[in-house]
Amino acid sequence: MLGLGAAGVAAAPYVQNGIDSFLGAAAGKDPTGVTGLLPNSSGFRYYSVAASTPKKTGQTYRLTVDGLVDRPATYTLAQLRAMPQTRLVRDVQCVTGWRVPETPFEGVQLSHLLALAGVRPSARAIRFTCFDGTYSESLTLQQAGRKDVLAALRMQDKDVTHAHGGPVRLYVAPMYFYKSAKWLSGITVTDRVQPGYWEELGYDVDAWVGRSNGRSDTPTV
Ligand SMILES: Nc1nc2c(c(=O)[nH]1)N[C@H]1C(S)=C(S)[C@@H](COP(=O)(O)O)O[C@H]1N2
Ligand SMILES: [Mo]
Repeated sequence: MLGLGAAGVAAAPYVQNGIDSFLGAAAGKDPTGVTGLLPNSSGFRYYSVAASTPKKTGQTYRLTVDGLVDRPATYTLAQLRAMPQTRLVRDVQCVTGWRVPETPFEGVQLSHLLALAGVRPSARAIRFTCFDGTYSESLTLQQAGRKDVLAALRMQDKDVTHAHGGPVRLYVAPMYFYKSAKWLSGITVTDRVQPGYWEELGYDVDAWVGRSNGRSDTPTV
């Protein structure tokens, strides 16, 4: 049961110390640098602000959609897999500077889940919560309606691994990767933006990656 991935995660706190001293200024200037390096994960770093996160499977995973909606819902992984899937290939960009070019993500458009739920007229924003019990994120309703914002079930053409926030993570393609909340468990429609975990600590709520990074604010799907 403990495969290479689990060993990599277990080793992450030790690797983190190495990275912090290794990267020095880079790690220091960015608080999201609480990280470890996953061996053989093609440039990705493993990020979690929680000390540990329970593993969820196809049997135990649930995604809840609630708040200012007419039809609150709770979905299993099988139900999410049965919905229309969108595949996007974009560059992943972390604010700390590392990036992973042309990474495929695939999943259900957030706008599809919102349409099923029936968003009420008073709605303005979305709050995302995670089953690590700590992390949160936010989007305006307008941002959440973009076609390049997904509840992602697949990353790098594999099911999203536990280390990368599986079985389901948020994927906000046009924004810095901290918007892409791992271990997604809750989508709550709200009447105003409630800043997420890093945003409480000073990060931009609107985290668009600039055009210089090869992205445009215009959705391409
Ligand atoms: N639940 C949760 N989601 C999170 C984070 C986190 O610490 N916890 N870190 C964010 C940051 S800063 C980045 S860069 C990416 C890292 O994703 P990865 O671990 O799959 O590389 O996850 C984002 N989503
Ligand atoms: Mo990040």
